[in-house]
Amino acid sequence: PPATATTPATTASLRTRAARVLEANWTGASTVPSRDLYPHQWSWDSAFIAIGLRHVSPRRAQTELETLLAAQWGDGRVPHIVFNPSVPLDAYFPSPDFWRSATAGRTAGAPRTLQTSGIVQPPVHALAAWLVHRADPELSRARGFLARVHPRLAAWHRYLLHRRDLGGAGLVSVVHPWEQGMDNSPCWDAPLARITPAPARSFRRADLDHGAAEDRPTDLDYGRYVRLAADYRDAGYADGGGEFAVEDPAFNALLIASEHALARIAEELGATGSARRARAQRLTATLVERLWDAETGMFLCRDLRAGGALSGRGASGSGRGVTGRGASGSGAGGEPRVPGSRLLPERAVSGLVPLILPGLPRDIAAALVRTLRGPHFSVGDRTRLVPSYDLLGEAFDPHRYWRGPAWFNTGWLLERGLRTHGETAAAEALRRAVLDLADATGFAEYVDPYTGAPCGATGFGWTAALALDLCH
Ligand code: 9YW
Repeated sequence: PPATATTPATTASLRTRAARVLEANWTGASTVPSRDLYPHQWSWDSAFIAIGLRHVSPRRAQTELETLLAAQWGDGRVPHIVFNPSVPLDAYFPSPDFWRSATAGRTAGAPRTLQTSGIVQPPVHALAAWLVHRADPELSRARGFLARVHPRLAAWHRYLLHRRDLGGAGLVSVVHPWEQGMDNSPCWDAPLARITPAPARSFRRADLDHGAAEDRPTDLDYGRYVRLAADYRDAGYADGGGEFAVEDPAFNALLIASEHALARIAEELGATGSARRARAQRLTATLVERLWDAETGMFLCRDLRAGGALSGRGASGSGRGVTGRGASGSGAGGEPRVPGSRLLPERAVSGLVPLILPGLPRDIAAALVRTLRGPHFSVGDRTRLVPSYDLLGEAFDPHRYWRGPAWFNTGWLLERGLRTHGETAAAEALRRAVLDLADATGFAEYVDPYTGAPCGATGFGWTAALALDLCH
């Protein structure tokens, strides 16, 4: 029989090789996702990386998060990239001279001496900080780790809950596809179609020097990413006025999971966590009200600009495009507060991620598990790891980035979700799949969901880190 990564000997060697990847990607203060493709520090990558790194070096795992949080802006946002000044400008696009954080982000309180992007990524950090603490509580207490990161994590959540509640219902909106972390997900096709792309000649894609064009987002996607990011920058990174605003289930679920973690962190520091825990519970209810779709048996994204731009920016929110399912909210109390918001019909892995929430109603958790196993994702049946997008969707492509391929971070999140809801056998099967594929592919960035063939970079940070975590 083929060796599996879960026999003791193969697990030991997998651990060694995963630790080697993290060592090779370590820059002295943080870990790059990939030496070639992504040579800076990425926000949610760092959180996932810290979760694995804690098994190799709790000290380095703490430093990873501290380095990221040191780049926090005055308004509380944690930037999605912290640039390494020793890496040449043309190694990655958009580079620091595009974001111009220190000048364009001055009003929002961007650091003066560090160069960062101005958008954010999913808030996995408080969850990571809590898990890192638990790996070595003595070291953590001796270094005052939680006491130092707690105020920054609290400010980060405050920024999201106050400045990014663009729909007025309590959930956080992303203002750029890169913020949600699943760049070219088909969920974004409709909201992006309204954006006039920046001309192709106005920028140069460095990603194509390292990745196959057919595995990456298209030039048209990039033109729109650039336009949205440049508009946000030119507005001084002020929130509320942009043409793209979406409430995403994974982003919000990760915030809620991190709120639960912040409650534990507060308690460890001798304060009370009950207000935060109550808020996490309220946000879970809001997530269900706003984004649950009983018909598909999963959470969907809510497009807040479906009826045009926000009033206040000149548009009336006339209701154009408001048709069909979800147009007026999908449950009791789910009335949209922004004219013209609507649920997007695309089934993407992001809509399964809320399974990590312990407070999810039982019937919803059960429906998510059924959807995971059903024909659209076929986990435990036709696919080897959870596809990023609906196998039956028109836009499905097994190789193109977030339009079908399976990623290890979402695999890790769903393994945790299955375990949280008592689905032990399914969790164990997913755990083995993550380990086997991480091992067989040299810690690939993502894989073909049917064959498990590697795509993108190898020696990828979060793949190595999360495989390490699942070995323990
Ligand atoms: C890009 C670093 C990042 C991830 C994102 C992923 C990709 C950046 O890489 O985005 O240039 O496309 O989509 O989730 O954080 O690994």
